[in-house]
Formats: sequence, C-alpha cells, structure tokens
Amino acid sequence: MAGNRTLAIVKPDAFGSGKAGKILAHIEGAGFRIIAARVTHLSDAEAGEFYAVHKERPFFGSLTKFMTSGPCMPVVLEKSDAVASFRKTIGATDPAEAEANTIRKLFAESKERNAIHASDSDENAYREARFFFSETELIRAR
Ligand code: FUP
Repeated sequence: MAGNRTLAIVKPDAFGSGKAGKILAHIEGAGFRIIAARVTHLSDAEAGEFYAVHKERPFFGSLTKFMTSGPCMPVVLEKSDAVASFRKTIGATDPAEAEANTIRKLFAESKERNAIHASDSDENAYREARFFFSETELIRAR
C-alpha cells in the first residue's frame, strides 16, 4: 500500500528569491498538509550525504555546491499516495520539460536550480524525512 507522507525541500534558488511562500501555497492548494517544516543551510557533508546516490554522476559537485549555496526549507507533506502525487505536482526534473502548472514549470530556473526536491519512493521518503527531522518529531506530526 502506498504511504501517505513525502519529503520535499524548497531549494536554495527558490528560497533565496522569495518564492517559498508561493510554493508552499501551491503545495497546500494541491491538497497536501505540511506536517513538519524547518529552514536550514546544508553543509558540504550534509549535501553529499543527502545526494550520495548521485556521487558518481558528473553533476554531483555542482549539485552539492548549489544545495549549500544558501538556506533551504525541508518539509514533510501528508496526502494519500503522497510520493506519486507529489512527483506529479512538481513536474519533470528539467523545467523545460515540466508540464504546465507544475511547481518546476512555475518556479524553477534550470535543470539544476529546479526549485524543489521530492522523494522518489516511500522508503526514501522516510529516510529523507529522518535526515531532517527526529523520530519524535515525525511521530508527533499530525
Ligand atoms: P529529481 O528526482 O527530479 O529531483 O531528479 P534526480 O533525482 O534525477 O536528480 C536530483 C537532482 O540532481 C535534480 F533535482 C537536479 C540535479 N540534476 C542535475 O543538476 N543535472 C542532471 O542532469 C540531473 C539532475
């Protein structure tokens, strides 16, 4: 059965240019409930750990540099079938290929500076939520 939580990050491009409020409004408008949120500024080590799956990719260095370039906003979202539903809400990785009215089409600058992260599986949603929030915070989040 599909889970009901996913982890999103309003990335430094969007947060730094004052788009966080509009993006969160779009997320709520799409039927998600924000059940945990914080503002943080990732260190090199944290960005490297979060994107460890991409370590061997040519864009890894540039991606971690971007993700550490300013504050970002991780949020835990709740909705039925959250992971798949939120992937639809954000659109394709490259905003040029994203469908109309998706977060990346509306707010992203480029394939790398693409405004928002979303978990790609229930397993990663839990792992990524625990990356930013304690077990207690996630249990209490309602
Ligand atoms: P997504 O799940 O849509 O965020 O995309 P991926 O997991 O494939 O990639 C993670 C992040 O790496 C993207 F959000 C942006 C960055 N990336 C690049 O900068 N260049 C690429 O060619 C692919 C991904």
